[in-house]
Amino acid sequence: IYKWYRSGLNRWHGPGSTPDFQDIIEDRCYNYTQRIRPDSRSRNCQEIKQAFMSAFISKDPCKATKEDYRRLIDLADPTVPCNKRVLWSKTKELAREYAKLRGLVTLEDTLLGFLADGLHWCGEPGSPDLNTWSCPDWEKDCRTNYRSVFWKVLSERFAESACGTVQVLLNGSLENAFDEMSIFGRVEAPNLKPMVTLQVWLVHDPGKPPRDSCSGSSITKLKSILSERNVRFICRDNLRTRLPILSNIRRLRKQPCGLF
Ligand code: AVW
Repeated sequence: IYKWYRSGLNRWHGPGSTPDFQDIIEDRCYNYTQRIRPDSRSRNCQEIKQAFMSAFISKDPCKATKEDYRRLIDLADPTVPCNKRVLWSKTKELAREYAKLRGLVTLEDTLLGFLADGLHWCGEPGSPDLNTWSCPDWEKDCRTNYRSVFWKVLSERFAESACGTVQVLLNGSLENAFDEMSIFGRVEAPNLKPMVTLQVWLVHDPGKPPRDSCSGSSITKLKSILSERNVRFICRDNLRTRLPILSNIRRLRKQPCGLF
């Protein structure tokens, strides 16, 4: 029976739920609402945790819908400014550092983005527990898994409610810095409001030669998606625009009480 049980839970190709998922969500929620963003002190972390769990517990891990997360999103709607948003694709850590330095925000600075950052979660029909053995992988199992749908819903809301200048850090060390299949490509870029300005920063891994540029075909494709939507577009890819960011980060890291 144990073998059968285990093979059932082990059938997906993605990592299993993060151990202590519930406790992590609860700890992060108190940390965010009490310390990081005290203006969100009135949020009810117990209720938020319950809403998160009941979105996916006991459900088929491949049948996630937007609706499943509605209650959670209603309880924890983001309050970050609409004109200070930074998006990213394959540049998460750098984008977070860049945003922090400039007083801007990424999705992980919103309550729900902060709660789920880097975690995995899925349930199992008929079981009150999380599956810690395996969870569905976007490519190998199903796209409508609970983690992917969560980031999709959050990203869509984050992009469609953005205003003014939105920045995005794309990875110019890849062949296609703009990936149409990424969340930025599928969900965020096509949901920016008309009259928003998208400022693209093409960043390169130190030591690796740049492979894509503002005039390359992937960025040209992005430009055409945006112009159809009346979104203004600026792209910077020369190294001089990037180096000050990285050297600032290095400098600040060396300070004992620096920003990091
Ligand atoms: P990617 P995307 N923690 O690097 O353009 C863990 O190709 O697809 O970038 N996993 C996450 C997180 C997170 N904080 N955020 C997204 N994911 C998942 C949200 C998600 O399934 C931000 F606003 C995503 O496809 C960025 O502008 C994959 O990990 C944009 O979406 C990262 O793939 C980055 O998504």
